[in-house]
Amino acid sequence: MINKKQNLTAITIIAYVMLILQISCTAKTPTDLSKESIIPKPVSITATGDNFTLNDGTGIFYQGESEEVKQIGQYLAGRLKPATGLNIEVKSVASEPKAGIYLTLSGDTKQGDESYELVISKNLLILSAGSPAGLFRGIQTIRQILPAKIELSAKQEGPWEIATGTIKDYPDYSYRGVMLDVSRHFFGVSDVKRFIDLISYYKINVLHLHLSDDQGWRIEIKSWPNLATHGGSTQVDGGNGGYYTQDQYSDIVKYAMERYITIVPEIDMPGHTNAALASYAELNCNGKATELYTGIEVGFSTLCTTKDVTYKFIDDVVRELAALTPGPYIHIGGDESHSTKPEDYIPFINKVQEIVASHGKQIIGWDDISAATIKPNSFAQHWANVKNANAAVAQGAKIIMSPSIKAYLDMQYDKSTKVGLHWAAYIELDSAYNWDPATYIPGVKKENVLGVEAALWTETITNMNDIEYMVFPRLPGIAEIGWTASPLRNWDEYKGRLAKHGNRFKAMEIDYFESKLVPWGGVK
Ligand code: TNX
Repeated sequence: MINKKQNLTAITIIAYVMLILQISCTAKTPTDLSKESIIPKPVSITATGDNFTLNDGTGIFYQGESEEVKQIGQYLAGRLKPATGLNIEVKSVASEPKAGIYLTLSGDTKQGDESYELVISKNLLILSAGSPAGLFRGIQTIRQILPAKIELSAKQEGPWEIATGTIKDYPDYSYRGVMLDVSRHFFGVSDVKRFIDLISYYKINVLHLHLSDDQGWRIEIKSWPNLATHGGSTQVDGGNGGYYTQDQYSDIVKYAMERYITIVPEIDMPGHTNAALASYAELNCNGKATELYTGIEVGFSTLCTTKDVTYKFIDDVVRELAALTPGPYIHIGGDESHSTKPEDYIPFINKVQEIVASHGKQIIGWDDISAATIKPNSFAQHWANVKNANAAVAQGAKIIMSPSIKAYLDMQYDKSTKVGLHWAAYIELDSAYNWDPATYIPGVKKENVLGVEAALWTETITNMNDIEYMVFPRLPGIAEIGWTASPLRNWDEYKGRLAKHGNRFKAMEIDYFESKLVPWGGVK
């Protein structure tokens, strides 16, 4: 029997517990910066247990008069506006303000241009770097330590709290790229811009555009206009295709540059060239234009490596492309030239390397190019053949790591994946994450590696939703491999951080693959 007194005690206890619960739900939760799920994982985080709050009194201040830093401040204000509804002012100041967000170039670049430091106290959030690129990377961290709903496009209720403490951060590799194949299926400027926005959130700094292949030529070349108008007129499965005008390409380059992303344009040659061979008869050894091609088998096409006009063509294309491309690299493909005789392939690559150099650029080629005499300032992109990578290193060239069994984002996750291929492997998230560019190929050491690049080939990928599904969430893992030094990387810990990005993906309307390996549920 429970008497009245016991009943009262029980009620008091319940009321008390409810009150505590209520307080803990509404009052400021003591936050711990070191528990935030930042991807890629920063070099170091120290928490001080308090909160900085973004509200209608918050300003973004930048030190000095730099137009570039001002634009970075405006970019941040633009990212914060939709969900908070705040019109945050961006103002120049001579020295550190008492409160608000403060961007300053007072940091150093000892750890590279992209290093940054965040010092967050109750009233002031200081982001310092030695160069604007570092400020931009630091802003991605700020976005990730705000609540996930900051990424929603409609106004939300606050509070907009950030845990206090210090983050010091810089990348392990200077090249962290993604390749998008716009040849097999064409993707317009707005899709590419969304892609750039999504990859920049994970501190990717290179977008490699695969601009030509058997199935389509995607960039206007004024001296050879049929390349785009005819060679770009279709795509895999015979759809309409398309191409970027030079103005559109420049617009993409600028958009990427504003996000500190370098565009690497690729013109694949001497194989993978049917779109060009169909556009200009003289590029064929028999002088006859080929038919446009909409299948997915490759290895049948080759430029005529023994004709002078071929090198005039390449010189014109590279000249126009180099003039539109501020980045240091032109990618010349060079893969799977199964219809080019080895005795023709090697002098061809050597000549093209000189042409590219004459226009002030360095070459990147798929690792097949190591059969030629490559310069030490050329780069071989490893995709399949370990011997090729070693041969490139033996010539003093560095490697960009894109092993197809780890970093090919067109590979299916598992047998149930509806799009994609699986010729290299099925790549689940743990496999995409668990490898180290510095030890991946015996004989290729860390100092031989420029960085990493994930590649999305698009034979089976026809729209933005499919792109997002194949890229997310494998890309954040590859981005972490490029940014975060290997002793700090651990799949079991990473998958917990990734789980918390599920809400961010949703807020950004990213169509991602909900891998069963990740504990998405049970996460706020
Ligand atoms: C191999 S990787 C290719 C591409 C295909 C891809 C499909 C490489 C250098 N060549 O042409 O699109 O496989 O996964």
